[in-house]
This record gives sequence, C-alpha cells and structure tokens, in this order.
Amino acid sequence: MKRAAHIVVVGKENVGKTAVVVRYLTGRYLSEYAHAPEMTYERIVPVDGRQVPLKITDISGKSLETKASNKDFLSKVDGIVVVYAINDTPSYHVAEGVCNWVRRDRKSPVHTPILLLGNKADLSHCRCVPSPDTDETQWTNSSCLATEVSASTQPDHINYVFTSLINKILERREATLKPRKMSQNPLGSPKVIRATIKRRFSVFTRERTSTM
Ligand SMILES: Nc1nc2c(ncn2[C@@H]2O[C@H](COP(=O)(O)OP(=O)(O)O)[C@@H](O)[C@H]2O)c(=O)[nH]1
Ligand SMILES: [Mg+2]
Repeated sequence: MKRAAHIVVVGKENVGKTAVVVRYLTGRYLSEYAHAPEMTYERIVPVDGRQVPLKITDISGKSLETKASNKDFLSKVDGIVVVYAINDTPSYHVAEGVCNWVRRDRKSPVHTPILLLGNKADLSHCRCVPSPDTDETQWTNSSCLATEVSASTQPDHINYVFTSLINKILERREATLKPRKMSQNPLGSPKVIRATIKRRFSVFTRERTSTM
C-alpha cells in the first residue's frame, strides 16, 4: 500500500482522543496531554504481518464541522474515529451528532468506516450514557463499529479496535480498486487502444491498396 491510510479522530474536548491515539501509537498512557486544536501523526504500523503507512489527524468535532466546508476533506479520509467519554453525556451527544453528520454527507457507495469509541470505560461507576447494544467487535453493514474502551487500562483493546479499523480500510480500498483493474487489464489504457486500432486500420488500408 503506497498511500497512507488517513484516519481522523474527532469528539468533544477531554474525552481522551489524544490519550487513545497516543496509547495506540506508542503503547503508553500519560495522564496529561497538550491541548492542540489539531495534531497529525505519521507512522508505519504493523497490521497482521503487513507494514501499513498510517496518518492520524486528531481534531475536535468543531474543527470537523468547519472543515466540512472544504468539500474534499471527507473524500480524502479513509476512516473516522468518533470518541466520547462514558461519564460525559454532552460528549455522547456530540459523538451522535458527528456520526449523523458524517453518514448524511458520505457519498461513496462503499462507506467510509466509522469507529465509535466510548472511552474511560474504567470509570463505569460514573457511567451516564447507555452501553452499545450491538456486538462490540462486529462491523455493521454500514461500516460502523461501536465499542467501549479505556485508554488508561485497556491497551490491548485499543490496539484491537485500531487494527480492525485499518483492516476495514484496506478491504475497502481493495473493493474500490478491483472493478477498475478488471476493466483496465484486458484491453489496456485508452491510449494503447487508440494505437492498436490505428495499427490495425493501416494494415487494412495497405491490403486494400495492394489488391487494387
Ligand atoms: N479515567 C480515565 N481518564 C482518561 C482516559 N483517557 C483519557 N483520560 C483523561 O482525560 C483527560 C483528557 O484526555 P485527552 O486525551 O487530553 O482528551 P482530548 O481533549 O479529547 O484529547 C486527561 O486528563 C486524561 O488523563 C481513560 O481511559 N480513563
Ligand atoms: Mg487532545
């Protein structure tokens, strides 16, 4: 895979977006993180024996809404991670809003995968949002996976969900590339086809001329 898989991480402030990303990329959990409106990380990550170039942009829901005015933004993104905290009801509403907004706007028939993460699962005694009612490790038909995680206490689960998202992105790329390859392979590019027709036609003209 040449082009990096581009994942955008969105959600309300303080839900643990940076903690989740840093946990996935470095395996570490720091209790305090710098508050930057937008941060991009580029790495090559191992995914089931493959080395995958990855770009993760960590932004707030607000920045995403602003970027929506840039028509190209979503079409260039390969996967979206929406984060809320299970002890923060407003963050859950922001996450719902972002998911609805993304679903409404996505145009490709093969959907951009959305990973909906309820972070801070270690604070279940302070839970104030419902837990996901779907099977927490299965992608739905519309390419969504909703699960709860804890950047603080569940490094393996964080690793699992990001790996699953990257695999989904790779599958989607293959699904969108295959039809093009099939239609291109048997006949070649339009330039090659034009050259072939010209060659055939000139032979035909020579044959006709020689019999006259
Ligand atoms: N208890 C708990 N706290 C967390 C977890 N993830 C992040 N935090 C804390 O939540 C606060 C905000 O995290 P941060 O990653 O900066 O949130 P962001 O603004 O969404 O990027 C920090 O104090 C983190 O230590 C978690 O899984 N469990
Ligand atoms: Mg942050």
